[in-house]
Amino acid sequence: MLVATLFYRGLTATNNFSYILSVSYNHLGVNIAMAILEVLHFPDPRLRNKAILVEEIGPDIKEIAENMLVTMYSENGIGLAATQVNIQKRIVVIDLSEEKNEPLILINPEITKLEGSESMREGCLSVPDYYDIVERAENIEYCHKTLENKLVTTNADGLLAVCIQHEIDHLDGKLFIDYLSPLKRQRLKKKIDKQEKVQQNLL
Ligand code: K1U
Ligand code: ZN
Repeated sequence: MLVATLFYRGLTATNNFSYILSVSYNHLGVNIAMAILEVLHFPDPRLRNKAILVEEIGPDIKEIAENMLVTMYSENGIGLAATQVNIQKRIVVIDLSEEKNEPLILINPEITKLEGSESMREGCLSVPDYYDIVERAENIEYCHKTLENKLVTTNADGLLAVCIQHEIDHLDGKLFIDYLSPLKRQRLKKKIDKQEKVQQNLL
């Protein structure tokens, strides 16, 4: 496995993967690996990077999106932003379906209208084992490019609207815990510092 990992590291668009899932060949005879990527955890400073617009939707972007989907499913998430896997490109994947077979891939997503407000309990793959209530817009209009380079404008409400706002925040270097009160953030920081100390003692 290590040999395969080192071999494919130079060939894939996403080189920060943890596991190779499958290997195939494209029409040029080049190896393409589907990979589970490493998800960054708070307080990793790379989560504060601001992602940049995707200029051209080529095979590299398709490979990133595919790897992000595989990573999101393997982590039991309903969304994932490229920033969370240390890729500074404006790419988001979401799947709210029960069967995990209705993936949404949003390239350069942007919110164009915000309406109303609702409070919902949120989690984050970058802040494991912590959930809290966040107030966000209830209805949104948003636009994005598809992998086929089509510009789409659409509306969302409920969990989808919350998830899109959460993921676009990631692309701008923002985390849901930034919305919490200073006291709650302080408690969370203490909890994480304690977990880090325990882990360091275990190493
Ligand atoms: O961006 C992420 O970290 C993914 C995050 C998305 C999200 C969840 C809930 C509200 C807003 C955004 C997750 O998927 S965390 C996992 C989780 O909380 C969850 C998983 C399955 C169903 C519902 C929530
Ligand atoms: Zn998150």
